[in-house]
Amino acid sequence: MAAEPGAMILLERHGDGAEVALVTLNRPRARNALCDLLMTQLADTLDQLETDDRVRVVVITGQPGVFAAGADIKEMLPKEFPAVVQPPFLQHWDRLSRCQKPVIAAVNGYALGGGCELAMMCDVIYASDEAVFGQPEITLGTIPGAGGTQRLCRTVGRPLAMEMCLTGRKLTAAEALQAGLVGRVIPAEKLLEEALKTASRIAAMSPIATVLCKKAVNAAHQTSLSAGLQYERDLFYATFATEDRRTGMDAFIQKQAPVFTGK
Ligand code: DAK
Repeated sequence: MAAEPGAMILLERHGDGAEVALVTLNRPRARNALCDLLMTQLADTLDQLETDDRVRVVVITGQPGVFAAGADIKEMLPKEFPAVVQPPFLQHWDRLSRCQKPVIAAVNGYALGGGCELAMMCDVIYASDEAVFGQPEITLGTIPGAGGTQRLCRTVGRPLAMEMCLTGRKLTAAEALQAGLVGRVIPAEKLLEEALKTASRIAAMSPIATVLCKKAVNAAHQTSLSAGLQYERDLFYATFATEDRRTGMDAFIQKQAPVFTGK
């Protein structure tokens, strides 16, 4: 694992062409609390991965038993209002949600507060059977600030999101699956393997179609149905300007596996 001493983000490459990047949150003694340095390193890592053409898919995971315990409460404690309404307070928190490449969260334990919000910024969430999800900010006298009221509501629905945010009640992995918060629950020892397998599968698709697909699905959370349907259709048409679209359809007819080139 490539790691600078004291690095809070570890980066590994997987796949024959290093097409899958595995990003590990690495602050185990503080339960991966998302302090400013960690979030800065995460943003820098994503900047680097985004411009690396070899990298097609990113997997983000945590430490055994903890994905992330949220923003760093010790860093936030002394802040007053004037310091939090302007940069640089929590300024890197939206970097992950702006990532163009598909991101899979492999949640292997607690995903609380900003940890749950970080997972929800990812495109696919796999949970280990030991994962726990929650928005406990209310127990700290505050409220979620990085999507916990908005993305959670749109994902699990208002009644459950409201209950979680008002009480801080945590969900088990099984409850999170039932609520639609996660895509799959996987035994802890198999979680990373399965996440990497899915990442490799996505990495074998047309890079252009993958980016367009992510944009179209994300639009469903941000626009009206009619605008979203129009946007989807326009992006579908756009795939006909690529060689990969012809390659994929041709390979189907020829009963061969497609080899996409990203053109
Ligand atoms: N911050 C700082 N330190 C933390 C921490 C956190 N979130 N979570 C754990 N730690 C530290 C503990 O203080 C302890 O440190 P020492 O006492 O050893 O110095 C060490 O990690 C081990 O913690 P525990 O002894 O508590 O470990 P356990 O295994 O017993 O429990 C736990 C693990 C994850 C269940 C527990 O630590 C826990 O409940 N942690 C706090 C969870 C939480 O309340 N999270 C919400 C934080 S507020 C925004 C962006 C983001 C946010 C808001 C706005 N904008 C962009 C505007 C996010 C806000 C939040 O996430």
